[in-house]
Amino acid sequence: MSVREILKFPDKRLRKVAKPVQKFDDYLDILINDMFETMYHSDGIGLAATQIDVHLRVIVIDIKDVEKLYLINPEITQTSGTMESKEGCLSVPYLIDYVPRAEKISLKSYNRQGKPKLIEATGLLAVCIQHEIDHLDGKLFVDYLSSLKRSRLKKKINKDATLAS
Ligand code: K2U
Ligand code: ZN
Repeated sequence: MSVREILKFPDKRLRKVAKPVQKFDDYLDILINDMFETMYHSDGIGLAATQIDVHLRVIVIDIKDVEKLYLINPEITQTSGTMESKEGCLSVPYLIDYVPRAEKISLKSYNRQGKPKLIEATGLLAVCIQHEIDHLDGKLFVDYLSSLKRSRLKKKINKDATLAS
């Protein structure tokens, strides 16, 4: 297993739309294992393949009280309720903000053998799944924020890059 580099905003590769997994093979197994290792290394509770520059529809999640979860070709089939969720992102350091999310979701996904699985999620698990599926669609939580907040973030990143060079 290996720790892979996590892409950082505003890297344009974070905007690519991931393609569905078609081969349930050893490559996919290694990818999922590396994603867990990369997520743990960065103290995350979720990670999308997009974030390590692999544009396949795969997500890993590990939240207290929920088993180590991986989702292949996840599709939200139903949502109910709305809430404001406080979010951060391993690809957008320095920023925590509130994002509108569905309170409860129903989801179809597949396991490593390509067998379909249905999941219902609420609370932090529902938030994390929505956050990660956004990544697979090239969307970041900063996209829900005001343009003023986004421009302030870009200015801070540019300033830090200048100081670091
Ligand atoms: O996609 C990512 O960058 C992983 C996120 C997942 C996440 C975002 C928002 C809310 C819950 C999960 C990282 O785990 S960000 C770090 C983090 C850790 C605990 C709680 C919130 C955010
Ligand atoms: Zn994220």
